[in-house]
Amino acid sequence: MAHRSGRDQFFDVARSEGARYLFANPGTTELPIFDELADETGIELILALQEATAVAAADGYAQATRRPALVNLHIAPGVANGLGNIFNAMWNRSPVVVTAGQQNTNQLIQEPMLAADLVRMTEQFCKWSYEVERPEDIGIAMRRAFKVAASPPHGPVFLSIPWNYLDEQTDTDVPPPSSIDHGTVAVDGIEQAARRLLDAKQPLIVAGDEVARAGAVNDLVALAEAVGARVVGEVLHSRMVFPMDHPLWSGMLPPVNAGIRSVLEQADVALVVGAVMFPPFFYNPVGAVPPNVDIIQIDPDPYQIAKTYPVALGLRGDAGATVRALLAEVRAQLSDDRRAALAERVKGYGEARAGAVAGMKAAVEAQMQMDPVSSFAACAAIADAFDTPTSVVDESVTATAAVRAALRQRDPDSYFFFKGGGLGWGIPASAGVQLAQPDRKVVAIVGDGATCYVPQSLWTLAHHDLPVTVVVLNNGGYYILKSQLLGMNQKAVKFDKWPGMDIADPSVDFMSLASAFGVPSERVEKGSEITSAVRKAMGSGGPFLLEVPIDGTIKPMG
Ligand SMILES: Cc1ncc(C[n+]2csc(CCOP(=O)(O)OP(=O)(O)O)c2C)c(N)n1
Ligand SMILES: [Mg+2]
Repeated sequence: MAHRSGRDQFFDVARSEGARYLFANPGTTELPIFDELADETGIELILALQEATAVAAADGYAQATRRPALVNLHIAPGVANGLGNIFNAMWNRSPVVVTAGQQNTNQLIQEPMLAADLVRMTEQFCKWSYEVERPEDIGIAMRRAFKVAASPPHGPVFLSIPWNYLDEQTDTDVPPPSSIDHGTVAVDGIEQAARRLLDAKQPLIVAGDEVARAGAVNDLVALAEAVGARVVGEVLHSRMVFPMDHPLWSGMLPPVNAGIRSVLEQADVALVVGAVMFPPFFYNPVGAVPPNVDIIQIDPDPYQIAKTYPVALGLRGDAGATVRALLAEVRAQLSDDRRAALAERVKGYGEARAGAVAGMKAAVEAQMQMDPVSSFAACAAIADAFDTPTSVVDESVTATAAVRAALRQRDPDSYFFFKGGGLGWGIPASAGVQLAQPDRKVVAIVGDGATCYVPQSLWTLAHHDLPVTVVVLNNGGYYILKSQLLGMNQKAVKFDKWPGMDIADPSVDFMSLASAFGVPSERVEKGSEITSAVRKAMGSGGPFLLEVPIDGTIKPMG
């Protein structure tokens, strides 16, 4: 297959790596790629009107398919626009292959317009960041980009491709794709790990996003049931790591060391599977891990094992393959007596959980009467509308605790969040999730502030007929920051002034915003009308925006 031009190599590799879509926003330096799209490439362009949107859509697609997604940005300014969501993709361990055009190499010395050192711009957020040095290297570089993105730990990679190379003819063959089995297991530690878990009086499992990425949610359920362990999600887990209505599920770890510590203190052995251990948000001088708990950590990334906190046993390997090996060993070691005792323990946890769920229902009912409704009640009402398989993309910020409490997601790949924390991710990510899951309903639950970072992503939903329901929880501004200022109890509280926190004067007209981008919309004033409105939007057959005013009374976080 000699005589492949640079652009041929680009598309040859993309196609043979299984890329169905190219998420992109165009510019001059990438025009050969867009020119090629006029022909039959087998790859569909998903057009984003701003690069942040393109990257988040690719991230959503990559997470939902668990495979690399290809996104092309426009040289320095486009890469800069995309960086916030490249950062989010890094935190999401999302295999996003980012390419960008570079200026013509014949004039780089002249410091041409739009050019910059793209590798330096991206390398701290990418597993591999490289600028192609010869036109004939595009095939190998693209192949490497896909391989590195999809090798554990998954993550974004970046490739800069000079404009002139894309149209140069070469005599190179594009290397074929490789089949690589990453399902490694740290064999020697399995027996000991199983014994420690079975001997534990109060084992706890911390389920991380890597469990979802490895497709191991159901294996982890079997393991938790076999060893009689409660399960918590890692700090701000970004995926569906355990069925959210399972009796052993106890919600997520909070992003503060003291909170994590008080959960771990209740355990004597904690199995941490595919989770980062443990990134705090709010500073707290205590460590997250108390001395009484033995940690067994499974992760494909040796850097993550015992990174901050020591472990009793680290098992480097694929989260799925290791959990399955551990489960087989646990079953081999389990005596009938012990199995019966552990089943009793699981029953006890289930009863405690049922009590907590009943308490939550009562609180929802009371708050449903509020005007405007609380975010807690609004999220419960949204979740009540899900009577078909639904995936949720969550950028609801303060309300994420309510979203997580309300959801009863059971299917793997049915919940997506962004623990990187860079706003402007949710609506475009939902476009990627819907492309990956055409047979599921997709609902994005987003804050009013979050929406305003990427309003143009609504156009991508409309343009590509992606039937996402976008629910904007509108509390008129940056509620989470207000509640943190309240906690600081300094001048904002003293003068009752909240600088930079209100989206007011004018307030945003979300229905006009949706209409400007071709998305129908409705405003739901009453809590009691939310469920039916969400159902109607989900059944509309196209994208739909629902604006739900929620209570904005400032309360301390908690
Ligand atoms: C790119 C970016 N800019 C700024 C912030 C800081 N920030 C964190 S939360 C927040 C408010 C978000 O408002 P909204 O989406 O309405 O959620 P609410 O706080 O009202 O729950 C802001 C501005 C951020 N996380 N990311
Ligand atoms: Mg808000």
